[in-house]
Amino acid sequence: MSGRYVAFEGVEGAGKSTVAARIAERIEAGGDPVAVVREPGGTAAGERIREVLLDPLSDIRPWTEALLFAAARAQLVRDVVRPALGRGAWVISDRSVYSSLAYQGAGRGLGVELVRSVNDAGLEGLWPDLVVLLRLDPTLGLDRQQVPDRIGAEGVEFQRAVSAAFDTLAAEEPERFIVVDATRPLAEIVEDSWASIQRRRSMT
Ligand code: T5A
Repeated sequence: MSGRYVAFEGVEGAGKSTVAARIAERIEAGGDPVAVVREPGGTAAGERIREVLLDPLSDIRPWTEALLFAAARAQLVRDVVRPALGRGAWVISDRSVYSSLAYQGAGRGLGVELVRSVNDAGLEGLWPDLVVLLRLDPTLGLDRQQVPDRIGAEGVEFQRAVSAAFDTLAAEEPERFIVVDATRPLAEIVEDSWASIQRRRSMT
């Protein structure tokens, strides 16, 4: 493990994009190269898949959804994540395979273990080294959303199931997860996340 593949996770509006960008700035300021990616997306094919997945007009079934997320991810890992890590860069990822476990595995009820194994094929074993879970009550996150996408528009019960699944995953993999209280001011969250990432890396 390089300790340089770091994903930011959480419910809608938890602050993942904002915090991930701030952490990437810190890494760059320290002189290290960094690739910032988002899921779904980050490649030409992945961005086209993202449009299908998030368009409120897309009428797709749960397994279609799960496989499209996995397909976009396989492309991203092969074309961007693995090469970046190979040249010594950090990879800061706005969401990751853990979103699929929480949203499709638990939220859609497909089963966390089945979704895990489907994704593992495309990841070729390359899972994030660290996952920063920005923890926030889903109703607060939904209030922050400007225009909900197809999945963000699912009801609050769906979002609660997703949130509970993230908590379970974090409890099951304490060596990989860093849980951060995301109800606080942004500066505190960034400070806490960065300090925790550094602490974890120094332990490996
Ligand atoms: N999905 C994704 C799956 O179902 N399975 C998968 O495998 C994957 C990868 C992706 C959608 O697809 C689903 C999950 C999603 O529904 P997305 O673009 O990642 O779409 O969607 P969201 O998570 O909904 O992204 P958001 O942009 O809504 O949330 P973020 O990134 O968590 O939040 P951010 O940083 O954009 O902040 C939202 C707002 O809150 C403010 C920000 O300024 C912004 O206005 N904010 C704060 N305000 C106060 N205090 C703070 N601490 C704040 N932090 C941020």
